[in-house]
Amino acid sequence: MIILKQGDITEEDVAVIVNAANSGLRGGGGVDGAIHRAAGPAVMEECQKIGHCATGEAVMTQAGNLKAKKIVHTVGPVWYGGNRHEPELLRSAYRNSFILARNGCFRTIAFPAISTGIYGYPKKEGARIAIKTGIEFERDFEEIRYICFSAEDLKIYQDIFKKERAT
Ligand code: AR6
Repeated sequence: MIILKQGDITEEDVAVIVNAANSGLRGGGGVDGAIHRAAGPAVMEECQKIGHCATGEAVMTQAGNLKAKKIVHTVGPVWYGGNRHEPELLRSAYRNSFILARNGCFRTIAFPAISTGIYGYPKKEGARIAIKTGIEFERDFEEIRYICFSAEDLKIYQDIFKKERAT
């Protein structure tokens, strides 16, 4: 089942929370900052040990003080206008996150809108890729949640979800 909701992803009670990280796994602002603040220093230590994650790839850590069991840190592309493989890289970030969670036999997962904040990916196009990829993996999970930070973002996801379901 795919669920769209507005909220703060750090509060979700799912097995796996996905983080929109940077390739140095150094933490930062946005959802990455919020997840590390809520999870605590052990997760940052684990990220530092891993050290790197290429754009479009994903790595998994413990979830520290979060309700979740694991965090998947994935790195979405910076938006440079669309001609630097941004759509493929964003799709790959979603896919690799799903695959890591599935390999760990986790059945519930929550995503933020990867790349659509500081990295500047257009929100509608980002939501379309998120939802299309979710539909591909829907059978492998009990629940796939897309956590939208604002009411405006939720509306975008709802509109795109309706269109993608209809096709
Ligand atoms: N819960 C859910 N969504 C959130 C939350 C939250 N607590 N906080 C922000 N968002 P961004 P990016 C939304 O900028 O574009 C970091 O510095 C936000 O409104 O967090 O992938 C990393 O270290 C937006 O819709 O991630 C990287 O350097 C979405 O999360 C860089 O930012 C993603 O925005 C990654 O940039």
